[in-house]
Amino acid sequence: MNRFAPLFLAVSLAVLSACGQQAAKDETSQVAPEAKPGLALSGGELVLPAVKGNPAGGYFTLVNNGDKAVTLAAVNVTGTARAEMHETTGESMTPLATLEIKPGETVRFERGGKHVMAFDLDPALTAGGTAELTLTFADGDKLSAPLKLQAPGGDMGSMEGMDHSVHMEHSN
Ligand SMILES: [Cu+2]
Repeated sequence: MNRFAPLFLAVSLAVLSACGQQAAKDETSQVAPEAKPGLALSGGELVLPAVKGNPAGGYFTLVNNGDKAVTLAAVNVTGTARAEMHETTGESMTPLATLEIKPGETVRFERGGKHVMAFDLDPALTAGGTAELTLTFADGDKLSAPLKLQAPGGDMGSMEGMDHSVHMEHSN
């Protein structure tokens, strides 16, 4: 058992440093805003969790004004370690791996429906500030837009908090 301990430690350190590099790289790659032709994103907001350590909910409206369908493949939010697309149906939440948006289609990310969930928030994210959302499409194109940071609050805020804790259990 003892002779495996150094190997285990080395592997753990390698994983830790890989995560650190990843986070640093994400930050620099999101400095320049990018825009995918034909797509318009508006009303971006990120609702901070009522309970520290819980994920935040990202909401916005995305319109495809182009003449081709696009496929949303990944989301990133500055100041968070990881973001996912989810869809709430009834009482459960399903991760969305991809989302197709047809020409002329408007997709709303909103409370109780499709939403972005962002995990491991930087404490520097506070209400009144701004985070940057970057959407990555299946063809590699990106679209960046600001998310207004909102304080949790109201009935919707606490409902969202409940949804998030359910998700955290099944994701771990
Ligand atoms: Cu969710």
